[in-house]
Amino acid sequence: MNVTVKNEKLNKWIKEVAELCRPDSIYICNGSREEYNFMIDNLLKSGLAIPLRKRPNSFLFRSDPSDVARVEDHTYISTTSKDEAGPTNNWIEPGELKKTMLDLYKGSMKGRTMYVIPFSMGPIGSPISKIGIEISDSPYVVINMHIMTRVSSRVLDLLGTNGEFIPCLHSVGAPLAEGQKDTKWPCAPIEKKYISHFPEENLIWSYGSGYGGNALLGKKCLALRIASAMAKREGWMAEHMLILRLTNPAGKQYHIAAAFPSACGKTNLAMMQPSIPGWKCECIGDDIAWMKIGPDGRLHAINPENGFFGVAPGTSYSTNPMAMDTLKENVIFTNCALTDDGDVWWEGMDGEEPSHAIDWKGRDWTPESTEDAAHANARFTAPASQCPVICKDWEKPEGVPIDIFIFGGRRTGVVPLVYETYNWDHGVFSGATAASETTAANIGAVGNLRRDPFAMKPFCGYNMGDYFRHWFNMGDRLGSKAPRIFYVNWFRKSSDGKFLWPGFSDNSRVLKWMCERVEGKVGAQKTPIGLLPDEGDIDLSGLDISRENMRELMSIDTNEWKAEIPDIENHFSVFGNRLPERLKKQLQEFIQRLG
Ligand code: OXD
Ligand code: MN
Repeated sequence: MNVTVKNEKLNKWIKEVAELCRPDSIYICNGSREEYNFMIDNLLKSGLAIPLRKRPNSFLFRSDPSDVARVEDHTYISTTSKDEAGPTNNWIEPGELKKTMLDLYKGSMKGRTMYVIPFSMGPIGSPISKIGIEISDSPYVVINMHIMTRVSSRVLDLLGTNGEFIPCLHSVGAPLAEGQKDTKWPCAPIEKKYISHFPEENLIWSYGSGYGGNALLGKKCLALRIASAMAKREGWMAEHMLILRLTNPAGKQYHIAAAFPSACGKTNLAMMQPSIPGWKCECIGDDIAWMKIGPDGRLHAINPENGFFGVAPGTSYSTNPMAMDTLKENVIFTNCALTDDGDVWWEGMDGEEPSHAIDWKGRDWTPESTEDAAHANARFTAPASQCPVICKDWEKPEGVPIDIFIFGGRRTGVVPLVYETYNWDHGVFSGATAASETTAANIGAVGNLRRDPFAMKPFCGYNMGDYFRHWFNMGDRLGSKAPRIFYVNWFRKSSDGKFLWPGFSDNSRVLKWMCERVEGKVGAQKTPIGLLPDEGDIDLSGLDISRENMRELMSIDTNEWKAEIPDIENHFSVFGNRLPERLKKQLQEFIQRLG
């Protein structure tokens, strides 16, 4: 071993995993630049990494076509009783699941190096941060973890001889026989993929996939699924939320945390540059927020991540210029297309389509090709510190105080551009009933409507009925210092199928209205679904949008909303007696308001 590990529990675990998985060698990562370069050199030599002439220190990877997104159907919350995992999670009894997985792990790292990756979610040493150790046989995972988390030997120092950490075991599930040549993207077939969480013992076991959230275990597995269960036990919150700071022309700061399902524009909103003069937006995080009540009684948020793992297609200078500027160097791209001049390309990027490229499957591509050049869930992995609008306080250990929560999703109809909820309980109801059309971030059909409460359906590490209750409890503790709760829909379309709202930088107009509501500067119309902006209160100066479009964007059709009720009732019914009475009460009040 290259580094001595002093932590007893860690030493024991490394030994156990090595005996089980039988790697050829063990490497303890230190997180240094040299280590990153060394890993990249090896990945270049083996042909897995493709260097990009146009972007310094940036590389393209192509995954196996069967391993391109999170596998929610193969993701498990394994608690002693099924009821603890709840109706929204897949469950297998821990003993049985461990037995199955132990069989799979047996010899699974043969012919490979076993990397031990010490990482911190949140600034190293901060009281809010958590330490994880990922053991993985994928060098691609190591370099991505370097960007997405804080990998460092300082984490091992901090652990000392008996400090606590969250063990995260990962194997791509593709052992190599003596002399066998490796494939470009080793992974196991879908039926052998398991992304398993044991929240009662803060343990993660992942097998068979090398892609994104299935394999970079600090992100969805630790920072959301395991952390949400810890947060519930310990009285804080781990949410699928971006965090941004908005500053008005007078210099007043507002901190906003917003939960939208995967691939619904969190990264775009987090880095948005306001189109309204004098307002400034800075990014703190684009995917995950950990929040605790501070000594001032307010809710303070940190971004536990260190980088962005963003969806590439659709990202451009017109949709997200700050992301484009973040991607100039030191980036890992996965499943994007490769242009003839050595750059990446994806559908929706600025400028002309290339006349020829190599698609994400490694085949020749031209504009005449019938398939997209980049996979719909192609990703970039980029250091957060490279974002030109990263907030100077983004690593403050005490976090930033949240003023506003936003929920939302992708709805072509029914839901207006924005409304404010009447109070915390109504806000929890709006989060609990949030619905969105599905995207390519998960394997499965795209465009189906699903209820995705708080954008946490795939990420809540315990019974979601209890999760709703936890939200009510947090609201009770926060009292008058609780953030105000709004709901947005940037995606409403007209009857001829066109988006009604321009979105992106113009979303600042909607955020401005929220801030003015917080300040009590503007009124609102009471409607059955919530408080809607009075006509003229959303600042549309300089925006070319017709009155008809605005009316349609804000319209509420009571019949359409009434038609949602059976689906909401159905959605709530699965939680049985775990569904908080306060949510039932909210539903009754909603039905009454609809008349
Ligand atoms: C993500 C996701 O990668 O939500 O952030 O799928
Ligand atoms: Mn996400």
